[in-house]
Amino acid sequence: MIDRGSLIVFEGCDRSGKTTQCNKLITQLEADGHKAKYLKFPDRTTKIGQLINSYLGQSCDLDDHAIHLLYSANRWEAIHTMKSLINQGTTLIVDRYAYSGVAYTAAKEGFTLDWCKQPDIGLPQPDKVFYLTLSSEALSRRGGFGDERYEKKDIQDKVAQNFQKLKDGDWEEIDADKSVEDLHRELYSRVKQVMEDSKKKALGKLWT
Ligand code: NYM
Ligand code: MG
Repeated sequence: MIDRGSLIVFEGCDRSGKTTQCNKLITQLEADGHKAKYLKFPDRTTKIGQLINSYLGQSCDLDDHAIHLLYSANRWEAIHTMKSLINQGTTLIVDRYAYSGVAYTAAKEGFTLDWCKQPDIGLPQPDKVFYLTLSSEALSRRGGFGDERYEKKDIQDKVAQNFQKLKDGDWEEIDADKSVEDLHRELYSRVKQVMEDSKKKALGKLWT
């Protein structure tokens, strides 16, 4: 039997450097002969993802519950691909996952963390969540947010508080306020360790 790949998730507020780091990890893993694939949620390429994209770009409005469920559906529609890649030995480096789903919706008025978690219960459980953090000062040094929905300081502060509430034993908080290269080196060695530790373990189910 071949060793399975790992499911490694990156979480953090907008502009924390997740996408840059995920892509650098993929390049390095492949260069070192590992099978690795980058996935990102929301996956804006599917039909559901296109709807999410219009919502984020403010070209359509949706009820807050409805958009929450669409984000979740956008993950469920990927799980067959995800599981089969992992079982064939490919490590998935995932840019946002269900934790973003919960943290962003629960930042809105009238939503509990518990309600927000329900639709994602049972998704594949990450072997590790790297949570990239930046102080508000470090964030503002990175320049302004774009004009997508949620890219405002008060929302990002609430999202960061929610991430703290979602942290469990599989999370590692990483201070992202360092150079791209230094952060990459740190993450690469952590990722290699996770791959080593998880290859003989069964993949779990999220929040069960
Ligand atoms: N987002 C992302 C959610 O609100 N719920 C989710 O389930 C996910 C995966 O989408 N501001 C939000 C967080 C981001 C926005 O993501 C787009 P990105 O990584 O900026 O493309
Ligand atoms: Mg963004």
